[in-house]
Amino acid sequence: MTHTNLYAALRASFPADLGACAVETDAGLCYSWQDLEDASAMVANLLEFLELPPGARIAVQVEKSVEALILYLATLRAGLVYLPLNTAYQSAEMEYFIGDARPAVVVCTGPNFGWISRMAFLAGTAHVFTLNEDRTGSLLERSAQFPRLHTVANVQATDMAAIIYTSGTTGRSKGAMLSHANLLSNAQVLQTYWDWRGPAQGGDVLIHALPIFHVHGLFVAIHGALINGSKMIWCSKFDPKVVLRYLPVATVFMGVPTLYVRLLAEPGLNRDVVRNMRLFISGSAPLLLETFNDWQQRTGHTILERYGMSETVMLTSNPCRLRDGPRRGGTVGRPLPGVQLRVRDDSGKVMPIGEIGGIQVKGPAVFKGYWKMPEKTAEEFTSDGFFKTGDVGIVDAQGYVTIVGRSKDLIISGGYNVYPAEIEGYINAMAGVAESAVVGVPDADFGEVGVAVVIAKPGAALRGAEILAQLKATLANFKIPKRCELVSELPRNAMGKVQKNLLREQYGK
Ligand code: MLC
Ligand code: AMP
Repeated sequence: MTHTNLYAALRASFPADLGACAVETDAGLCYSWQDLEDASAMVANLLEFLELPPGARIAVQVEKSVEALILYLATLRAGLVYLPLNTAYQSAEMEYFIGDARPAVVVCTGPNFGWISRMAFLAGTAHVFTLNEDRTGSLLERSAQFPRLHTVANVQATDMAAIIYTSGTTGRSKGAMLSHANLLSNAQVLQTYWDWRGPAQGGDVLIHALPIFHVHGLFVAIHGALINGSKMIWCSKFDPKVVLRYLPVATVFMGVPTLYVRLLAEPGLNRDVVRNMRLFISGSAPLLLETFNDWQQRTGHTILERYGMSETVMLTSNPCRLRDGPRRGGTVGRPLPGVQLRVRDDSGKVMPIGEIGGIQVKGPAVFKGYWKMPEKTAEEFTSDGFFKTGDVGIVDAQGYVTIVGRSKDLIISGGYNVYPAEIEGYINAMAGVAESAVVGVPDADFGEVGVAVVIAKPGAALRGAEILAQLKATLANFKIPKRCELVSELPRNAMGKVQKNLLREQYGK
């Protein structure tokens, strides 16, 4: 039977023994497959009781917990739209997302209820619930009154399942609209390509140590385990020591490169602790060849690097099975089955093998468009329907893709995207600032971090530390540049444009 509702497809893959442990937390709790089914039914019944219009958004800013996972599953099964938000976002950022997405329901933590509910009610949200990491809050209290039986909502494959906001290159964040079919097709392709082992083949066990408000932790990791009927070991946050503790009883790990760098810093990482592991996957940011090699030496395992985006879910992957080819460090592998990927220059000419160009893609997981931004959506697609990723790369004769840069002005720090234009906007609005430029420079831990270079207005006495402190009071912590330098001028080209490449060189040393 084919399922169009993503939850129904995941549910169909739950193992026959529903009493087995589906999620084991680092606090020692075990949730069975039946628990996931029952609890998501109760929350879905609550959401349906609210009689929300079709396509209603459920915006969620909560700490990582199994109950937050259950809320995601409940939203899918009720046929509503899940909108996850990074817990680091502060009030200005939240005001924008709530104002733009106009969610019918907002779920936040108890301590944030005051300001978030005020903001949400002003934006027209009808219901605000709380959900805390210790299994308390009004969402669970209310859903406890609803039955454990629920009929999964009928949806069209193209109906929206989630909106993922990606920061905008020039100010406004854009909400990528992903359908049930986008997410399900990607999960199915990865299940085969990464050779997931179902309960009948010994069973994979995934260590889930990523946040669940972005594509990597929410879709790639969770769908991967659930569609395979595989158990997850659920880490509330990434702690290398906790991961080390679980490695001997796990088979799959997914991380951004920073997680691998931090695990390598642990003396306890050796071949013995990874003896049971089958697969280490890295993505969301470039994995340094040095990390790839160090990992191979220390553990005997070759990291599988893959490449994706919020707008497209996963696009390329290094092979998992030997018969599909070797895993090559420094590359993101080949386009996944069903993905068409090409490299073009600015004039639209397709580049020959080995030449650099903008990466464009087409495939079943490529998104429907940006929420309420039809013009922006049209701009990002070519006339023959390819999505312009904004990444710059090369495809070699064996079809392996190497990402060599980005045409979008973007910093990826520890797997989080930071758009310099957003930070510069805030700095430029500060008293005494004439102009600023934010650039990314290499960093051993986060891969890349931001540096702000600022020109003061004549007579203004500015201090870098104060600028950073002001930013910290307004923006999510991962967006704050790690350094702020005051200068008298910025390098410019003949057109008067700031030469960020020169700043990167100067401050990256
Ligand atoms: C935290 N900080 C960061 C940061 N994370 N700064 C820059 N970049 C980051 N990613 C800040 C903290 O606020 C703190 O500031 C200081 O840096 C040190 O923090 P820390 O204690 O070392 O951070 P920690 O809490 O351990 O978090 C680091 C991390 C986390 C790597 C575990 O950032 C993380 O989980 N990253 C994963 C992101 C992710 O899942 N991306 C997937 C996107 S999906 P201060 O001032 O308080 O000291 C995608 C598509 C795809 O891209 O292809 O997958
Ligand atoms: P996001 O908008 O958070 O989904 O981030 C997507 C971006 O992350 C892509 O456009 C790439 O620039 C980057 N990215 C993802 N995976 C990789 C990878 N393996 N190597 C280099 N960059 C990556």
